Amino acid sequence: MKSFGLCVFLGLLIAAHANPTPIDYQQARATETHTNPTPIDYQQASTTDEDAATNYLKRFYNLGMESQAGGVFKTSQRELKLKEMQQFFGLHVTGKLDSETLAVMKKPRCGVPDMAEYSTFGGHKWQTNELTYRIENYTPDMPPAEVDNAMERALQVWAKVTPLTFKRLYSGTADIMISFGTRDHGDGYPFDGPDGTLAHAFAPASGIGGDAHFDDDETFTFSSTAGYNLFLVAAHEFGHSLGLSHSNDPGALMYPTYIQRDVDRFVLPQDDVKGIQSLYGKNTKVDPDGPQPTPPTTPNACDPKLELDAVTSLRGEMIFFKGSFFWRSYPLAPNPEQHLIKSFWPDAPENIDAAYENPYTQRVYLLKGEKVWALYGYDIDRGYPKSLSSLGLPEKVKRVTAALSDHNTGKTLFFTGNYYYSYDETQRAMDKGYPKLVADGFPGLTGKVTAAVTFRGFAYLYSGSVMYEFSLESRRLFRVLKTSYLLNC
Ligand SMILES: [Ca+2]
Ligand SMILES: [Ca+2]
Ligand SMILES: [Ca+2]
Ligand SMILES: [Zn+2]
Ligand SMILES: [Zn+2]
Repeated sequence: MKSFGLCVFLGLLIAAHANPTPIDYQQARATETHTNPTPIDYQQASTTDEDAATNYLKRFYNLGMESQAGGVFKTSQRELKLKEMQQFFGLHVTGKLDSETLAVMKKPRCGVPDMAEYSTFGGHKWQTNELTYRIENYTPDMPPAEVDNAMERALQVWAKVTPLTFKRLYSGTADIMISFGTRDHGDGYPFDGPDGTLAHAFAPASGIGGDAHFDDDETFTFSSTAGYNLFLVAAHEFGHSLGLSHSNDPGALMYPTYIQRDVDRFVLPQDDVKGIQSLYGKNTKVDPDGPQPTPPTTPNACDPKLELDAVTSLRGEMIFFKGSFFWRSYPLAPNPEQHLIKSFWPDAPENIDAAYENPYTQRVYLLKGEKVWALYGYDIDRGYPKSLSSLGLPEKVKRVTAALSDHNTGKTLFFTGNYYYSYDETQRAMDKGYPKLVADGFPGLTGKVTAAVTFRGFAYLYSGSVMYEFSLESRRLFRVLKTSYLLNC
């Protein structure tokens, strides 16, 4: 995933945005001819999902731009583009508009295409390291000082890891002209009203090149978690202003969809650092803030040292948690999808301890420290997080290291390192005689249990970077496997 991501990413870099004006112009024209006088908006109720998907593929995947005859594209071409999109987002590649794909298409995102095929001339990076920017106007959503601050910090995200510097101009033409606008705002690529596209930016070039435009039909915010955080949106757009394309690394800032992140502790992820340094090199300046924190990396399912935080079933799928990320595996899919936890559940915790699915409440429970969260689909139940004791665990249990639910017997097992408790979901009571030693209940396993899940009649107990396969019923140990075994690595 990692090396593939980088390879696609670098490939795009060459192809994309070399000369933004003709690329995006054709793109905009195609969508205009297809729709009514109002600008395209794929969230409009009046368009069907299929039409919405077609519009999405035209906008972001150049559908209909190649070998197009008389404005009609072949169905096979649409399927091909749909597959490209599914591949880019790490979805199950079916070429069909399934609900999963549609859900990704409906997420708020950046207006720059993921696949831009028309590179013509010009460079894709600035020829100087001393760049200028100017904030031309302001959004009514925030005080001007907050906008200034958000823009400055967003530029510093990139300045910190490169030799680039950004000088603010208050008049005249800067390399990066920053403005807020709605709908048709004068560049031929109209915005789409609330949600959908949040902003777009142009690759390095003279004139409109480097400029960043923000859709003022969005509600931008400075620090709260409501609305769209201007710093996060701007930091992404300035990546384009400096020559970066979209990345398919789900942890990257240059991932196309908007993801709520911890703004106060934001550190530019490794994929973005690699991308920008491939254009401008490393930072040689002395940083007044001292050494920078290590850029976060996206975990690799095939890492032989991989230790999972937690594993659970979820309505026939499996979810594997690691740090800020999770993998999601479908029964028939060859490769699991990887996402940031925050991209699905913005208020869920990261670096969790344990997770399990309760078939009676139809909830997935995430455990971290002394707290538990209940997930129902994309929602977190009201009233959560609650204390561990709300699950029936004794007060002295301060942390659960793994949990699994036996759907046949209605028992939930809570592991606390070398010991485990058994909770009867049907009786809603802890079973007597617990905690027990894991080695007594699961002969052959001597280490601490760090993650656990049931799957097809087996109990999979993880201990660090290995996984023990037990018969759920007889508790007989069958195999000791790699952690990545169920991740189809
Ligand atoms: Ca410019
Ligand atoms: Ca919008
Ligand atoms: Ca764990
Ligand atoms: Zn973008
Ligand atoms: Zn614009």
